[in-house]
Amino acid sequence: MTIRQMILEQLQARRQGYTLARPFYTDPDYFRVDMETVFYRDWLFVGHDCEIAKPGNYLTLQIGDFSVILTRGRDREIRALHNSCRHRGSRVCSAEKGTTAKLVCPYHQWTYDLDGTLQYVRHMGDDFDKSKFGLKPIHCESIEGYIFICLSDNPPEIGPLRETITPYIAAHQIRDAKVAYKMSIIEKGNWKLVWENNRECYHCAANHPELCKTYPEAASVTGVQGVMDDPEILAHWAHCEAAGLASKFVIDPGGQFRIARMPLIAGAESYTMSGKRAVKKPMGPNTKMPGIGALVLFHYPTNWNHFLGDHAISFRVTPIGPEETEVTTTWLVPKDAVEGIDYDLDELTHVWKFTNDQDRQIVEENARGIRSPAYEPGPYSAEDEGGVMQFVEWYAATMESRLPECETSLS
Ligand code: 3BY
Ligand code: FES
Ligand code: FE
Repeated sequence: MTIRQMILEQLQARRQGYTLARPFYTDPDYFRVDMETVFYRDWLFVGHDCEIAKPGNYLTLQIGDFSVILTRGRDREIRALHNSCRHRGSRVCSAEKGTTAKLVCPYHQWTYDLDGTLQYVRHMGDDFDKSKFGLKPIHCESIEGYIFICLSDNPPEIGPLRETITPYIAAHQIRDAKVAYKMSIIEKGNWKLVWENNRECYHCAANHPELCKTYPEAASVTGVQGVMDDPEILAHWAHCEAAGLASKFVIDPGGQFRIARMPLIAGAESYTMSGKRAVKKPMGPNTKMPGIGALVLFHYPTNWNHFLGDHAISFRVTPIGPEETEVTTTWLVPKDAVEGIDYDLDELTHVWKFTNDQDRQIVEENARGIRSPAYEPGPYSAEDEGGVMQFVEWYAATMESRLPECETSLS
């Protein structure tokens, strides 16, 4: 039996409402199939427009075997290119980010424009056709300051995501924001454990003293069930919609993304130790309103986000190996906010630096326990872990629908 068949059989035979079997969290072959079936085929959040705000700015990143360059061209367009030279394949850019007029391969100096066009080569003969050797493009879309790429030649439709989230995010003016702080941590656990942990707040009270000062523990705030029946949430939507802010809970029919405005704990305005706003300037003219709470968005498989009145935080999930995942957190503030005057960086970042590290420890302990031969799938709490079950259902359905026709290298 091939790995692909084995995974399909295991998904079909799995017990609903229970965690997955061990190899889904530990096995290198399963990991490879996850990468080929999910990460090499879906739209992935990779960064923000404002990280490459000026022509010539670039970022690089690694997604599984793919090395990617994001550039801002002289025409101000954002593009994604494969970071693999069309001469002998060297990586063209090795820096994580920078500013350049051209992309020059360090090996033999083949020189590309920021749009990937090959502009200059030495000693390749008069009949060499440069137009055939540009850096390969990657599908790339920006939605309200969020850059998504898709490594597949046939990307799924991005229209539903764009149309759904644009009216919500627009008020936060992420395109006009700036990065106040960005950090990556490595969590020694499978990417699905990172997501499972994110999709519930069953663990919050015992693990996140800083976050719990402002973020409600209620399952309806983090999960996908009971949202419409929570009077506090309904009142919050009425309050926000009256101010012209799109607020109501929307979930993609396929379960890949969800967006809604959620109340914070009464009186809290931001994820700070005091609950007060960390940034004096609002994200947009319409985010000044007291009690705006948090606009929360997740999009599988790569990101979750909180948009507050004074700042926004994005989280990016990048699988590194079967038991290793990078989580990148970016704090965005209004472009004209000045550090030390309009905000204090420690105050802004304190709560999530602690929360992320607590989640890292949780994920790592979860991974260690699952590695034990004594591990067997365990039951989720229907009351508190509806969001986790929804993630697992999305994962299983995605794998089950794609695996039969997906040619993985392990087929
Ligand atoms: O960042 C989040 O959305 C989740 C929700 C609960 C735990 N974690 C804070
Ligand atoms: Fe890039 Fe030779 S491999 S110039
Ligand atoms: Fe947590």
